[in-house]
Amino acid sequence: MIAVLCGGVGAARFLSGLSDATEPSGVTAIVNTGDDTVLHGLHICPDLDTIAYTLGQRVNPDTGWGVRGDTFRAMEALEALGGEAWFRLGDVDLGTHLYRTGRLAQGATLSRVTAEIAAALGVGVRILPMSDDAVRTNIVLRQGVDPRVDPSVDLGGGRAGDTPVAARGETVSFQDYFVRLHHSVEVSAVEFEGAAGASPAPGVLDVLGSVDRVVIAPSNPVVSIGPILAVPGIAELLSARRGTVVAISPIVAGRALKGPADRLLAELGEESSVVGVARHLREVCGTLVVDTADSNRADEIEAAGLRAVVTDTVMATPERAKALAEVVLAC
Ligand code: FO1
Repeated sequence: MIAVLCGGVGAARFLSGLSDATEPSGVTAIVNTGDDTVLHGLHICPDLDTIAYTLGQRVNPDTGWGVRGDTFRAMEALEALGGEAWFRLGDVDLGTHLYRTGRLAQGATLSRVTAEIAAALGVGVRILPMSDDAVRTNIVLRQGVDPRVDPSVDLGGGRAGDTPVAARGETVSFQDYFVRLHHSVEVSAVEFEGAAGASPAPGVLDVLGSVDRVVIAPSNPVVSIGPILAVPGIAELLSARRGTVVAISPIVAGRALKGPADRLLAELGEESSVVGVARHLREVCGTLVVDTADSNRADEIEAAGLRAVVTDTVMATPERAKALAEVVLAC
């Protein structure tokens, strides 16, 4: 039995490989919900959906998120009315958000609704949100975003093209940072609102305490794994068994394969490298799997207190993802 702490696209690819390498029913994915947002009154869980769509063979292969072949007619209609359409929700994807929002309004928990969606998509891996409570990742910007410089940016405090609306050091939601601002702004801090008062979702601590091994997927250690570790009880449990926790570095040769992990690490004072990842995760994991491009950093990883395992970590094909999973299973 194996548990995997997960963010979005990289984790989904790894879980696909793991499902090919081992029996999916023995795998539990514990998924970040800090990216969740409410837009148009709909409860959207990007990482849970990315994982469910990927394992259900429905994901859009070009983006790694959303549904393959989806259309955007609802977004086009919204845009024509002058509505907010910067976060692109496909027509089929909207069905998932409508279902989740309706079930939550009826009183179902997020973990219950997640299980229902996964079952409907034929997913064999057990998918658990990290918590049923709302935890929101907020990003503190180092300086303001001036909509006169980028007129597409309106953080809600004024008209685009008007005076700057994001004062120096303003805090924005994760999706504002990631999608609306294209994560091309400097960050001074990351906060997990609600985490201190949140409880792990039912089953999370039982699974993490009983599985043979825990894997930290190749996800952004700050904004994808960070929120999971911020839920009380999870980091403590992993620290107590860190010798059986294996992380896969999402940084290869100093660069994130996708997203802003490299810049975020540097902006928050860590080295943007496998050594920075090792230092960031050393309290909760005992082994770090790194790419062959980083084999020259193995000694420094060991000096940080982790065992280094070197292999090909770039999951360019399903076969490479399976091979990576096999290495992790053998760790
Ligand atoms: N990412 C984008 O870059 N642009 C989008 O418009 C966008 C829409 C979207 C809709 C549903 C969904 O589940 C994910 C979506 N994502 C989009 C991806 C998402 O912002 C990120 O992948 C994660 O939050 C980071 O893991």
